[in-house]
Amino acid sequence: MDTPETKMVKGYEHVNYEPLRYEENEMLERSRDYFNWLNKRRSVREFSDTPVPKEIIENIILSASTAPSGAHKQPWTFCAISNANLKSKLRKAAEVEEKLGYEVRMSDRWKEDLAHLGTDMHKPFIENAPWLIIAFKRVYEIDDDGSRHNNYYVNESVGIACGMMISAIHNAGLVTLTHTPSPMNFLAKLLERPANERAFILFPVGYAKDNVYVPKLDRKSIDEICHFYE
Ligand code: IYR
Repeated sequence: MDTPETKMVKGYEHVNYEPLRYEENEMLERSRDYFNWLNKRRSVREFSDTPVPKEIIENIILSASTAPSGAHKQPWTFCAISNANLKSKLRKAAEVEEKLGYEVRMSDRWKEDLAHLGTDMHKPFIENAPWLIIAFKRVYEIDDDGSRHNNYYVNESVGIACGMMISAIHNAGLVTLTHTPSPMNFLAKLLERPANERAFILFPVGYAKDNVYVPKLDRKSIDEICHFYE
């Protein structure tokens, strides 16, 4: 029997979906290869100033926007910045917050926990990376009649989109890191974002600098992160 392209479900049109299917041995190989490939991703803090074509950035953002979201509200906006003057302003503003962070706001324990990563209040990557992608969460939407309605599971939705974006950046052969200056309000201000948008994560995106070094880290084993209930 022919499978119809669409059918009505509770009054709404649904389209036929054909999931990708693989043989079990192929699934095993694909899942292992995917892990090995993803496990090569590292947060990189030193960038080359080599330009990255805008279309690659667009594809990365489109990939992020395939994320599932509460009621499919897609409660995100991405600002992609290559303008040098704006990047300088953003770096200066971020470093004001970071200086306060490292000198006043962060506990000693927090700074001890960070010591092995080698971070400090200086954020040259905000200027050096060819692109900054700043993910904003859209806390609410403004309807045509001016009334507001809240979005759902905004942190979860935008968090998932950001994770998928990190994977897309890795897939393109580029690097990033998750920069979360706190508080982040200066980002919405400098980028003149509307009142319903709040900065979520800043991602510098570009090529890693030549001969770059990253902290020596281990990832937790399957037994440390997973309990099976079989
Ligand atoms: N936001 C600061 C501090 C920082 C905090 C965590 I948790 C990190 O994993 C890394 C840095 C900064 O960007 O330096």
